[in-house]
Amino acid sequence: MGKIVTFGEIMLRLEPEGYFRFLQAATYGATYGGGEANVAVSLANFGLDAAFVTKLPKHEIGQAGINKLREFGVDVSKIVRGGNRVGIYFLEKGASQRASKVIYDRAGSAIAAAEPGDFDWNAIFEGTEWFHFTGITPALGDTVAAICMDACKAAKARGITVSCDLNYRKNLWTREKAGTVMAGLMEYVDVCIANEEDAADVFGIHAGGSDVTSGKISHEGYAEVARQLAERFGFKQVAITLRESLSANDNNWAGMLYDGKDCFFSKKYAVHIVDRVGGGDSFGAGLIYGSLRKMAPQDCIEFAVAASCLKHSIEGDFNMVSAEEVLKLAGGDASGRVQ
Ligand code: KDG
Repeated sequence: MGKIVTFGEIMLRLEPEGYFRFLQAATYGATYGGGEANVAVSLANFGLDAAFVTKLPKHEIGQAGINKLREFGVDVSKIVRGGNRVGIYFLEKGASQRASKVIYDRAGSAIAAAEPGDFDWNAIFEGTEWFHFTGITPALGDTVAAICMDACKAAKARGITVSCDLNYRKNLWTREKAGTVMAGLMEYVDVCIANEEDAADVFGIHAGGSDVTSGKISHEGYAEVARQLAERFGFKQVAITLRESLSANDNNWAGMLYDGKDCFFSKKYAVHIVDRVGGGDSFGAGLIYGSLRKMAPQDCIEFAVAASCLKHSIEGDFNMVSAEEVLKLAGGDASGRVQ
């Protein structure tokens, strides 16, 4: 099996201990996170050859991020060194009726200030079977968006499967800008990963078929979102997370995979949320794993959803679970097939 390359920003994640608010905190825990870095760690934990590509400063904080990824088995050999700073995100954890809060301090980070000439995509994609990025990366600036485009074109030219998680971040760009930039990139994407909010925010595609009384989106509503995305951009597959929010700490969690013909819905889990950050990334990683292991669509979506459920039980961005643990939850065995 070939390598998976993900491209984006890894950030220092700083959070007050437990449930302290920013205004109270005396100490902050430091870990690392970032959409595409999270996917790479997840895939490495599943035993796959996953490389993360970014630009990080030559100082020790940049090196510490690289060391962390290496510790979890991610190939860091294609990370470019240079630039001045590592992006930071501050996270205040929510509970009960109080939502979590994120404050970014990432402007001018090494990757946000990177130049197209920093990355030799033909060399990076040597031996690569799958390329993954998210909507967070092109949102970092016009130059990073252009680098993403270079990567997509190089991947396509080499016959590499390209996946993108729409991951709309309202603090980074407007819906209008996201819609324009992402539409250009979607031409190169084979597998689109989204939730219904992303589809609406980025492309104005809304779920019809909602139950007006409960406000819940029906299976048909989700299927419609996937079909519209696939029709508009020619995706081979669309994977959607189906989240039914019960409270800030509890969700019903499921997913759907559309393969251009049929929709496959996973079973639904009641999830008590310890840490929701990276939940979508672990879903994406599960989907990539299932696809590369050539699981049938139903098995693939079951794996992706089970992986994401497990992530919600773990502190930090990274999904520290093995493929065997995911298969056990999904009701399968370690041979790679979910029964
Ligand atoms: O998907 C997880 C990300 O949201 C988190 O790691 C922080 O990268 C991040 C971002 O830009 O929101």
